[in-house]
Amino acid sequence: MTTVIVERAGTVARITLNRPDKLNAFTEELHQELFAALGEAEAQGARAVLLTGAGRGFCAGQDLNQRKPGEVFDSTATLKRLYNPLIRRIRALPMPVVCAVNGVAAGAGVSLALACDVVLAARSATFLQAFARLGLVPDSGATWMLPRLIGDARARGLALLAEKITAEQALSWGLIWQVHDDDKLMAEASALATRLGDGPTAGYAKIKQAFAASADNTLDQQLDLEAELQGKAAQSADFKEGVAAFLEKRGARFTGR
Ligand code: LHQ
Repeated sequence: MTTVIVERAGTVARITLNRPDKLNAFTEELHQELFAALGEAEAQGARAVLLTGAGRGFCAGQDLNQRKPGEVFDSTATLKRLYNPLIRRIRALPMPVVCAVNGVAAGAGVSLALACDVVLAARSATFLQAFARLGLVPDSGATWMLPRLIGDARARGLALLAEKITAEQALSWGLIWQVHDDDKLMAEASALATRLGDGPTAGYAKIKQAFAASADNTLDQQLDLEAELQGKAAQSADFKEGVAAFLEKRGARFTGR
C-alpha cells in the first residue's frame, strides 16, 4: 500500500491516510487501499481502529484532479461504488473506530471522520463542508449525520455557507468528542484507542448496533432491541469478568468475547 499506512499496536490497528502533499484527498487508489486496510484490521482481529492523516491535513475529500480533461465525472457512480460502501463499512465494523483529525477535513473528508465512533481533533484542525463552494451537495452521509449531531440550523448553515469551522467550534456544537493541543493529539488518540481496544469488544459491537438502529426505530422498537442485545451481552465472558472485577475491586481484564 502506498496511499494508506497500516500499523498494529497491541489490540489497535492504526490506519493513516498517506497523501500528505494533497491533504490526503481521495483517489481511487486511496479508496481501494483504505477499504483493504479496514478489511485487514477486521480479519486480523484488531479490537479497535485508529484513523488519522499524514502531514498537515486529515482529508480534503474527493481529489479534484482525478477528473480527466473532457471526461464527464459520474459522481453518482463514484459515490455508490466508493464512498457509500466506505461509510457503511466503517459504521458496520464490529469494533470501535477512533478518528484523530490532525488537520483540515473538507468535503467527504468530514463525512469520513464523522462515520467513526469517537472523533478527536487537533486544536488547529478545521472542518469544511466544501461542497456548496463547488455547486455540489454534501455527500457520504453528511446530510444524515450533520443534523443528527449538531441540529438542523447549524447543519444547514454549514452546508449552505460552506464556511470552515474550528475544532473548538466543532466541539462546542457537539460534532466531535474532544480537542487536544496539536502535539498531544496522537498520544491522546492512541491512548483512547488502546483503552477501547482492550475493552469488551463484543459488547462494544452491540452498542454500535443499538445506536445504528436508533436512527430509524421508535422508542418501543429500541426498547425491544436493547433487551435483545443485553440478553446476548449478559452471556459474554466479558460480562462475567466485568462483574467479577467489580466485586473483587480490581480492574477488568477483558478478552473481547
Ligand atoms: C487538493 C484537494 C482536493 C486535489 C487540497 N483535490 N487536491 C465525491 C465524489 C463525487 C463527486 C464529488 O464529491 C465527492 C465528495 C467530495 O469530497 S467533494 C469536495 C472536495 N473537496 C474540496 O472541495 C476541498 C478542496 N480543498 C480546499 O478547499 C483546500 O485545499 C482546503 C480548505 C482543504 C485546505 O486549504 P489550504 O490549507 O490552503 O491548502 P491548499 O489548498 O494549498 O492545499 C494543499 C495542496 O493540496 C494543494 O496542492 P498543491 O500542489 O497546489 O500544493 C491543493 O491543490 C491540494 N488539495 N484539496 N480536494
